Amino acid sequence: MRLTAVILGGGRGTRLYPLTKLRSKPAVPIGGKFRLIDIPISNCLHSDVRKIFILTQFNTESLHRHITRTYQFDNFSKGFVRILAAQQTDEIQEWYQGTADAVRKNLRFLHSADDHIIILSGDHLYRMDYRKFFDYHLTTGADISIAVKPIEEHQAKGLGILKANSEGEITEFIEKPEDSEILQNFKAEPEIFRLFDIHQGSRTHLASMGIYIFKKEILFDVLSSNDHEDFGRGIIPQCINKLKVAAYLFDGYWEDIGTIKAFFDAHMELIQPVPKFDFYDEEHPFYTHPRYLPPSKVYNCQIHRSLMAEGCILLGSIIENSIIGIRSFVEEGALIQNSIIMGNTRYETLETKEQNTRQNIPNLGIGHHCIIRNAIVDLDCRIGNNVHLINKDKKSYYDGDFYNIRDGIIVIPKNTVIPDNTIV
Ligand code: ADQ
Ligand code: ADP
Repeated sequence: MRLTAVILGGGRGTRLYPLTKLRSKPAVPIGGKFRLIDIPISNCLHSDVRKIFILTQFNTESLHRHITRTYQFDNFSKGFVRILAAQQTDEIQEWYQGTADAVRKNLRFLHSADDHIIILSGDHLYRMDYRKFFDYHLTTGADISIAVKPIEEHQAKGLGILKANSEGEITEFIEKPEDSEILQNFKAEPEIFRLFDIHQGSRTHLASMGIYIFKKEILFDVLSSNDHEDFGRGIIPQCINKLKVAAYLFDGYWEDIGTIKAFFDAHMELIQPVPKFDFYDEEHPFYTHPRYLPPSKVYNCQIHRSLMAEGCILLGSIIENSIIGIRSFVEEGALIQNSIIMGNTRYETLETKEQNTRQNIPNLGIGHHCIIRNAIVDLDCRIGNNVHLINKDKKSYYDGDFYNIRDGIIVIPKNTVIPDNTIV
């Protein structure tokens, strides 16, 4: 028995905006050198899932380039990673309305899928062996199995919450309950923790991770027989008590990083001395596009609690609690704290830099004597000299010409040019 994967690559992409301003969500850079889509695809490859569809609203150049350069299978493995973009299907003009709608509109491509289909989100950070989940799904004979995370009550906001009986069958499901009174009726039974040999601790509730395994024929039946647009809002609640829907408890690190705040916090977690999630597990590496970059070059810098990707050039700066992405270039006297600098997709030659000076354009990277705090600087930005990105007015939310603020975090979109002496 095998599994085919369908990765939900993003809806309207408003929550991660402006990182999704110029690219589709799966192509958003993460961890200094990866892209979001590398997480579920690497999990698939380690779990022997080799038929992978990515559903996205639009197949941006950077997504296409990343997938075709990174994931190549030989002729004998029958593996593939295929992007199905809404704008590319000529029969259906409108964009996908929701998660279930996105899968429904691509059912004709899924006829060749295996007998079971795993539906994954494109914006989660976690390491999971889907084989164990699949084995459980086969053993219980469930029609649908949902990966479930034990949580504390205060974490329930924004998640699908469910109840399961002592056999692990899901008996109730509510998508993103607003009312804390409702949550009181959704307290988890201790038996379910025993069933999975998991220590309950202070966790009182069970949350859907938005990861589902469907029997293929059930998925086709369910999607063809109604017009619910979302799995969490429509399809799953409707199937409970009609079909056999099983909970599979997962107790490892798992974060939904679909908002700027969650994306930022997950990066800050990566630089902890012993992070809850790291990229260092040699048994389970995360794959990404091999770029064959040179080692990073560091001159007279003070770098503390930070991750630095390859190919960077850092000159006389202080960098703390930060992620410095591939090909980053940081000039002398910069102070970077609690920030994500995504880096660059190319280097500039000395000649281009001279041209930049003549035209009064800052070079790619971070200029002299900049101060950057609590910020995300996307790829290929040109930050001039003496620029301060410090949120001086302590705004929580803002949309400006060349920057956005979300939950107090300044985000500089890809390719932005910030003139010398700008203070934000
Ligand atoms: P959410 O994450 O809020 O909740 P949703 O916004 O529907 O659910 O997105 C799920 C995934 O699908 C995301 O990766 C998103 O980018 C992608 N997606 C959304 N719309 C899409 C579209 N039209 N086309 C392609 N991809 C699309 C869900 C469940 C909850 C569960 C959480 C866990 O509904 O029950 O608790 O996931 O994070
Ligand atoms: P990945 O997509 O895997 O992250 P990079 O973004 O690091 O790859 O880019 C790899 C190479 O592609 C670089 O050498 C860069 O010059 C080139 N490149 C980047 N962006 C573009 C683009 N928009 N058009 C053409 N080439 C590009």
